Amino acid sequence: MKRTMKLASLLATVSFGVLAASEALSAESLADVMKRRGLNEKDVLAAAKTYTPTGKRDEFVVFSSGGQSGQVIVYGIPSMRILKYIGVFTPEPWQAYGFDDESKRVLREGSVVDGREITFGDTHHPAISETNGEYDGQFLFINDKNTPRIAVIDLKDFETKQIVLNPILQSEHGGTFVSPNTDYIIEAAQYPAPLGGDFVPLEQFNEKYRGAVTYWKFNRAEGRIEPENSFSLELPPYSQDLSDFGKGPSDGWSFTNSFCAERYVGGIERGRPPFEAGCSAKDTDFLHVVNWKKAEELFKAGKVKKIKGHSVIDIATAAKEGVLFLIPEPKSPHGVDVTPDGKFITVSGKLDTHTSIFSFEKIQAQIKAGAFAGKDEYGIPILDMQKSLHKQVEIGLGPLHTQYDSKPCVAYTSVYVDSQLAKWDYCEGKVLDKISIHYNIGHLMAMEGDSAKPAGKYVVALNKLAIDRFNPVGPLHPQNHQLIDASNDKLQLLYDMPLPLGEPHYAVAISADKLKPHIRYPHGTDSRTEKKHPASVRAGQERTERSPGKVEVFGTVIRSHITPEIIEASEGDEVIIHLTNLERAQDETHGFAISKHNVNLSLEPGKTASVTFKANKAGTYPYYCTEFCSALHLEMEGYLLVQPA
Ligand code: CUK
Ligand code: CUA
Repeated sequence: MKRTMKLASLLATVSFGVLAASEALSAESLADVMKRRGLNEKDVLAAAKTYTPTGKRDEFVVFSSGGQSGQVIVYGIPSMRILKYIGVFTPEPWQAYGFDDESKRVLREGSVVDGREITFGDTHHPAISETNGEYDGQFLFINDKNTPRIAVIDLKDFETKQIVLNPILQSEHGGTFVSPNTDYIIEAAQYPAPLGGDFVPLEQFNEKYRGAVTYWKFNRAEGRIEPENSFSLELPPYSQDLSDFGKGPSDGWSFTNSFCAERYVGGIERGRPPFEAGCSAKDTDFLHVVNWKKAEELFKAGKVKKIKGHSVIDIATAAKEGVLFLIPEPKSPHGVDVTPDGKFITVSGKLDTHTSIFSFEKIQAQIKAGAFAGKDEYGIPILDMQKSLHKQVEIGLGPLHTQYDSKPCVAYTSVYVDSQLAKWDYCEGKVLDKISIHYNIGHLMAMEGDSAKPAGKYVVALNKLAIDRFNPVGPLHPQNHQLIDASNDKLQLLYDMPLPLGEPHYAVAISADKLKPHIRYPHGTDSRTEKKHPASVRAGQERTERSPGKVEVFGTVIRSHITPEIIEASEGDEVIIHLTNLERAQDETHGFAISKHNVNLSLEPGKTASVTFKANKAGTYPYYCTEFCSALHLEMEGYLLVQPA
């Protein structure tokens, strides 16, 4: 206590001399505050590094997976202030995502499976679009592990524009990661299943169950994935996991690891000879090395089979054409992360204490010479692990994921079991520093840390457990994103941020100045198609059209009126309401909600949105604006009058 006070008075008089003037005005000095709140010098330094005064903005913007929420969370660094949730695979009422007709179309497009409407998603890996391997801030992609889907979010308005369902996978994990110019988005399977998902008895696991990696073609001009120009590569049933694209010298190649080369399933090892310890019996699994540029040529040449209408290159073709290779990798690996220069691939085995750095050059030398250590049971050439390795570095217990710094050769790896984050040098192969985190780190995120040009400065530990870090809120705890200052030799822990939405597996951070979102839409925009909404109207053009069994409203909202203020229908009518927000002023969003009808619209300036529902019960139903938009906000209201039939 005495020491704290001494430091505090020192800070107040020396380091924070600039505060002297304001100190005279305020009742409390910095030393007083430090004493009252029990803060030491390190705490105050951390606060100064994260505190973002009112009106100031963050240097980086983070897009974090929202895990079981099926959403994306957006926050700033270094303030760690949450900026937005983006509805992706799950309805999100604030944005009226999944409530207005336009977003329902997007959500349903990839979410109706065998007649079931899926409203749950398990998001894992967001990816920002890249140009020449560098983040360009145009698009965000994210995967759903549970129902294999990829979503496209346009960063012009942070809205989900497209969801595509993978027609051949039953679960996935190794997506989304983008090729250096975002011409492809990768999505790799997780748990093996017959491609296309038909029933096949487990006895035929080795013969019929498969993994795959899908290369989704992205049309940047349209901002949409083109399923018809996308293809997959069939893989053995080794339980594929994460993936990454090569860049620079390794551009044209992709890497996907696997954690169960034992083919253990349902209490039985399907591999031969039988193993005894499930998915961790063997010391190595397989890293899949794919020449995707060559695979693309095979696809274009028609050397594919069709499964559920989707083009698949089978294992035999891939092996014969020199598209697919395997390298043993230690042991039950998780992350696979290509270095910024594209020369190395870092793999971490959860049950190995090392990170393994594979050399792309050494891999290529073996492939070019046709010098293989053997073939697997499916005829895929296996490269020699030792001959492919650049180095292995003793990192700690349970290394998972790796990201890179702006300083050459500097990498960060999450160490799950030890609850540490390691900073290390992948060129020399030595550990530089370690910092304890709280607790059990999964992914980690460096600024633009998986791109060809990382930005350095900060690292965030995405921790699986928070335990005692926050005020208790019941048995279900938030997760803990810990901000770490990485600008100096020694890592410094700065801030704990609770993430209360779901398990944020992975996140990506981009320099804020690369994002240039709209502040309003052109008048009458359907934000999901980004085109003029056919039902948009200007002031004075509002009208209601009636036909038997149907009422269609073409209305507007602007401070402080909803036009029309009365909507009349008869019981049983189909009611369609289109509303255009006529505002041009920044942040003048109006909402629209009708009593007891589950009707909810969010109308940002310029937007037109629609809702269709059945007026199935006669009654008197007020409607109103849900955003406190002006002093006359409560006056933005009207009535839906449904007459008995
Ligand atoms: S995963 Cu969860 S910590 Cu889905 Cu990338 Cu590694
Ligand atoms: Cu518009 Cu409140």
